[in-house]
Amino acid sequence: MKKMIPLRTIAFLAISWMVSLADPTASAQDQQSAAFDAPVHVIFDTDMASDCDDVGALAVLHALADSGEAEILAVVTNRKCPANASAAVCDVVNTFYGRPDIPIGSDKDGAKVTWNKPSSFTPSLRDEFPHDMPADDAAPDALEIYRKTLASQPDRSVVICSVGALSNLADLLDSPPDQHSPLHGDALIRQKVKQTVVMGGHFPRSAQPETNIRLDPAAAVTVVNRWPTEIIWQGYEIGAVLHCGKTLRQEAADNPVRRAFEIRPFLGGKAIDHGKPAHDQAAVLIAVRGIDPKRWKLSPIGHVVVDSDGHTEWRPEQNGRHRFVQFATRPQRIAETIETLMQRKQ
Ligand SMILES: [Ca+2]
Ligand SMILES: [Ca+2]
Repeated sequence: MKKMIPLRTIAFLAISWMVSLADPTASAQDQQSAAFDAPVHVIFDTDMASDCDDVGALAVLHALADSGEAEILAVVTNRKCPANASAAVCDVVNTFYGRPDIPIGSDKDGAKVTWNKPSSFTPSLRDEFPHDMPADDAAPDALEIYRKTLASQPDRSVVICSVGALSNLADLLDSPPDQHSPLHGDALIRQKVKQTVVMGGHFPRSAQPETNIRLDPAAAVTVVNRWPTEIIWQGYEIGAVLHCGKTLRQEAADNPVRRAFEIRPFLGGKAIDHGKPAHDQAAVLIAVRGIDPKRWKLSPIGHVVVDSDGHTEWRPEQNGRHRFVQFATRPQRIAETIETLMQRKQ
């Protein structure tokens, strides 16, 4: 996904080479968790179908759960995988990391823009690795998982990390009261959600529509205009210069994260050859570790505008609820952290 700016092979390899150089300023502390008091309670909303950065992001989330920084409340999928295997692949990764019972839900109508290109990796992971999820059509519904999970959590405690289309978030916003909560969706969000991190768009203004917005522009418009709490936006420009995944070739053959990167094509080869942009892994880092000022800085408060064809633009607004994230350090330092977190700790 995120094909809006084609990367030239030579430029990519040059950047990969730079990323591969050891950063003398990166301390051991940078590879470890930031100070934390209690695990961050996360709902991970993923289009686990097209790009393997979603697999890498779920791996990073599990690594942060292993270190006590995160608790994974639920995983929901937001794009209709032609192989019907998005939920199964989420369960494959959860099972591999020893958390086979994390609730998983799939969006039954999917993003509103039709997308029929087969997934390069979901059928293989579904068939080659242990899990117990049915096909997406038969999996629990994402909206029900969202509402049930939010209703069960303390007020203002849940962090949502969205790394795909905004379809589920728009559905949640408009959801009626149900057996899980007497609250309408927007009131439930206001009561339970502490922070929302969205990988999507391009800031301060997109030259072309970014995939996560373009997949469901109506949902994106709903979210930018009506989401009742703060959103941190991570645009395309961040992940585009974070290239991760090449060290997965050192992992065991039964590691599904390695397998996804081995299968997923990228720049005439496979993602594992030189790594690939780590959009979704970066969003997980921000969702769990927050805005570490040594690594990130935030724009002033403002409002993201989405036009009808999916362009995004951030505009300053005193009463806005949106900020977008920028680098406060060299991108390779963050890429190294992601690379380390994607490796399975034995
Ligand atoms: Ca399971
Ligand atoms: Ca994604």
